[in-house]
Amino acid sequence: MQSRIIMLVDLDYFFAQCEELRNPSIKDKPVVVCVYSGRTEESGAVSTANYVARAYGVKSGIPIFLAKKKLENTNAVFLPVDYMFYEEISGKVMNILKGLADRFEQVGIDEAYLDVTLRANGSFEQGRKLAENVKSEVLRQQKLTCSIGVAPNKLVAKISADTKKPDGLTVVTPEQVTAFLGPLPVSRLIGVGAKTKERMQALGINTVFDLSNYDMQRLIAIFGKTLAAYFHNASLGIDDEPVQERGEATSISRIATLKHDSRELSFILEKTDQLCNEIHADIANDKLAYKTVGIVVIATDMSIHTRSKTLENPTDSLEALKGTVKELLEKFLGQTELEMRRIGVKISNFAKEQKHQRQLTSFIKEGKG
Ligand code: DCP
Ligand code: CA
Ligand code: CA
Repeated sequence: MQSRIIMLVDLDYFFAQCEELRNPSIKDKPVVVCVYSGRTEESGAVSTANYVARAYGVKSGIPIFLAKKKLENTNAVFLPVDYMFYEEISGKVMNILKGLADRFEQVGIDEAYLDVTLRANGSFEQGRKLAENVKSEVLRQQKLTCSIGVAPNKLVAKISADTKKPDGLTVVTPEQVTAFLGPLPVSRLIGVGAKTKERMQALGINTVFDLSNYDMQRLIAIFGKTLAAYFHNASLGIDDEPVQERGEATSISRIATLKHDSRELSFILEKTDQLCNEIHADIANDKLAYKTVGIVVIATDMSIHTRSKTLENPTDSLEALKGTVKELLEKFLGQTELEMRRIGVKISNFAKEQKHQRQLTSFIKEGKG
């Protein structure tokens, strides 16, 4: 069977690149986009940074004060996140990408899979040309650079896109897949997080090659059938997941582990605010309004607790989301003595905001009257 040709397109240092777009005079300076928690002027975390700042060791997730320390005596620019602006740009880029694919699947604010098998005529050489065209169109129309991986499937496309950044293009043909993946650390495979990586290390599995050679029966005994099969296939670069336009989600959620176990509201809110920001970025892209907000708490004893609240009207407000989460947390803390280890936020009960349709309906109504 002829191989598929799949691209993963990921925009470079996305939020910071958007800021450079808005104000090109900062381009040569270290640019740090920050999520301020609001507790003190400096508290919060780095959302992302441009590559000038990264050269100083600044990256997503580090505390703002640490970034400031690393960039002491430079002309660094620190800016607050502006999701609305990034989403607007994301939407425009996604429209360009959609037009350049047989099938298109957005998987984040700044990345998407494109199946180009048909238009590449099954040729990876042609696939590379199409990827070059994607890069030049995104640059021409939106003045943004991106990095692209081209491969026979989503798994390998994603890893290859990460290989060369920024402004990279990496093509991995079916013949090259195992040689490409083999030397990489297992943690590069999606689904191998810090914990799994440690467990694998203890078994002597360090590289993807090690994993591919590991005895299947022992892998099953350790990770269970499903996970073992996934790991084994992944290590060989096998992945049949189709590129699919996302169906409408019924809920959107995020969960995270707290830095330390806690039942201190302000500390927990720092984390949930961050989760709310991410969730909000997701829905704004799809113009979704939610009616129900939920939290999930995993306590230190590993017990799981959920609370939720349904609002009177659907909303897409970030403030309402954060406010409702706070309310649910306060209530939960008042009801139990438990310390929290992990915390999650979920929105559901969506109403799609159909601006155009609404306008059309009111127009028709007026016409009738
Ligand atoms: N983001 C964030 N916090 C994180 C990771 C990411 O707020 N811990 C946001 C900011 C990023 C955007 O999501 O710009 C996209 O994330 P990526 O992981 O793709 O990172 P970048 O696009 O910033 O950088 P890269 O050039 O490595 O893709
Ligand atoms: Ca990116
Ligand atoms: Ca990304």
